Amino acid sequence: MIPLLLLVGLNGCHRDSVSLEVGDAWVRPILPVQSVTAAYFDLRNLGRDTVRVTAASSPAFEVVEMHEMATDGEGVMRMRRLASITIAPGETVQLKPGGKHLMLIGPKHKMSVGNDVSILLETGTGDVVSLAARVDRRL
Ligand SMILES: [Cu+2]
Repeated sequence: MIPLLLLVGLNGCHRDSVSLEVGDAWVRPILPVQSVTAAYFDLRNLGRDTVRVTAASSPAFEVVEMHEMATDGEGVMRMRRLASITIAPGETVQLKPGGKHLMLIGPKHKMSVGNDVSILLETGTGDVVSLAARVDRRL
């Protein structure tokens, strides 16, 4: 894993380039038989430049991928992997059930409702945004 401090240090002199606000972050509880779950949150771009999230990770999971649910040519809902999530200036992109989400794969330890999951988002400019997503039982 790439150390967070190193990434932050590299870009520490122009932090104002990261203008991403994260809201309402939550993670679906993991059922005992499952090894995957999903994280959802709002990404608001408060800056003047387009922000592209190009990678995501979590110390609590082996792998984190950016996914989107979409209907294929035959009307079947499928998940596809996204290479990036783009947020235009002034725009809010919602990661929500049935749409874009982070796929959290391979939990490294048990987690219960009310726990916080630490998630790191890396942008195309190499900045890292960290957030805490609460394990929550929602539809
Ligand atoms: Cu997924």
